[in-house]
Amino acid sequence: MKTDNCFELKLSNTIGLKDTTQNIVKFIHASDIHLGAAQYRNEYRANDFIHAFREILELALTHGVDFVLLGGDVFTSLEILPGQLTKIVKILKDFKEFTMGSILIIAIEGNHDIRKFSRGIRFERRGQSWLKLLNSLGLIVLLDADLEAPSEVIFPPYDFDTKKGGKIQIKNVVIYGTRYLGEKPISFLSKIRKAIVKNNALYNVLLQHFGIEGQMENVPGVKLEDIQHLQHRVNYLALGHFHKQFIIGDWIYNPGSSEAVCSMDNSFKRGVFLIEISKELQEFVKKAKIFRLINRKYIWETIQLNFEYRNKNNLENFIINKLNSSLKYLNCNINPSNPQMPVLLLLLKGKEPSKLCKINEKELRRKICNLFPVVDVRIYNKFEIILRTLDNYILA
Ligand SMILES: [Mn+2]
Repeated sequence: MKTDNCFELKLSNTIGLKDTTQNIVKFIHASDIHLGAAQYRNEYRANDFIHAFREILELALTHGVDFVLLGGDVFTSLEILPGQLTKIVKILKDFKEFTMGSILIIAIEGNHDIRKFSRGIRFERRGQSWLKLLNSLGLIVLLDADLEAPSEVIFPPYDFDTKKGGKIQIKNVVIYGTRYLGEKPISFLSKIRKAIVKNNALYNVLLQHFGIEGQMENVPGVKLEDIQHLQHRVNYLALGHFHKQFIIGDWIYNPGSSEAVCSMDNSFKRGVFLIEISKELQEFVKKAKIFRLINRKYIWETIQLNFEYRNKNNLENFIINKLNSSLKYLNCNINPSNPQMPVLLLLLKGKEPSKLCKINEKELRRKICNLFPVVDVRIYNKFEIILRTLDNYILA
C-alpha cells in the first residue's frame, strides 16, 4: 500500500512497543518548540523548528511512550504563515493516524502561544491560540484550569467531546495543566496545590509554563522556596519557559527549547526528557533520560577591521576574502535543508567604518549566503569606542 505518512515512511521498522501493563508509564517531556520562528527571514531555518517537532514525535514512537507533554510556547506567536501551519497539521495528522490515536500529545499555552505584537498592541487578552485550533481538530489535548472556580473544581477531567478540561489520567499518571499564568504565577499556585488530589495510587504531573529564579542569569523567575509546597502533591513538575535545561531536586524538570530560538540558546544545554515511571513495592520509581535533538549548527567568525573603511566595496571585499579563507573547510555539497549547513554568526571588531559606508546588513547577508554554504548570517558589531577629544578634532 502506498502511503505518504511521514512516520510510516521513516520509522516502519523501528517502532518501540508500548508497555501494556498499568505498572510502567513512559512519556516524553518537551517544551518551547517555537513553531513559526524565523519564518519571515529564512525558510530553511523556519523548517528547522518543524523538524525538531517531528523528531520529538519520532522519539515518542521509537521509545513506545504512552504520551507526550509540551510545556508551552509550542508556537512562537499568533502569526504563522499558512504553509507552515499546513506542515504542522500534516505531521500531527500523520502521527495520530500512525499511532491510531494511542499516544496523546498533551499541551498547555505558553506566553508565546498567545502573543502578538501588532502596531504596539498586545493581543493576549482575547484568548486565541493555534493550540486551541489543534485541540478543536482533535490533534492535541490542550489542558487548562478554570482558575476563577472554587479550588475543588478548577481541574475538570478532559472531555473528548467538548475538548475541554484541566486534567487527564493515563494509566496511573494524572496530568494537571494550566495556561501561562503571567509573570507572577505564585498567587495561583496555592489554589492549584489545593485542587490537586493526593492519592498514593496515582502519580501526579503538573504541567506549567514558568522559570525558576537563578536558573538563567538575569532572567526573572519564581523563587524555589515559593513552590516547594507543591511537592506534597506533585510528583513531577513539568516546566517550560526557560530555554536552558535544568532539573531541581529530582522533581522539577525543564527540558529547554528544542531548537535555538536566538543565538544565545545555542550555548545552552537543551533537549527533551524521556521519563519512565514504574511501581515497585507500592512506591513509584522514576528513570529519566536526556536526549539532545539534531539541531542546526552555528559557527562564529570574528573579523578585525584595522582601519576606518570609507569605501563600501572595499569593506565588503575584505570581509568576503577573510571568509574565503576561514570557511574553506565547509562542505559545499550539502543541501540547505541539511542541519549540517550552519548558521554563520559574524562578529565585526576594530575600527568602525565611516558613516559613508555603513554596512547594509541585509545586502551583506545575501551576498555571503550566495557565496558560502551557510544557511543564514547574523552580523554583530563590536567596534572600538573612540573618545573624540579636542586633540582629535584639531588633528583631523
Ligand atoms: Mn519560549
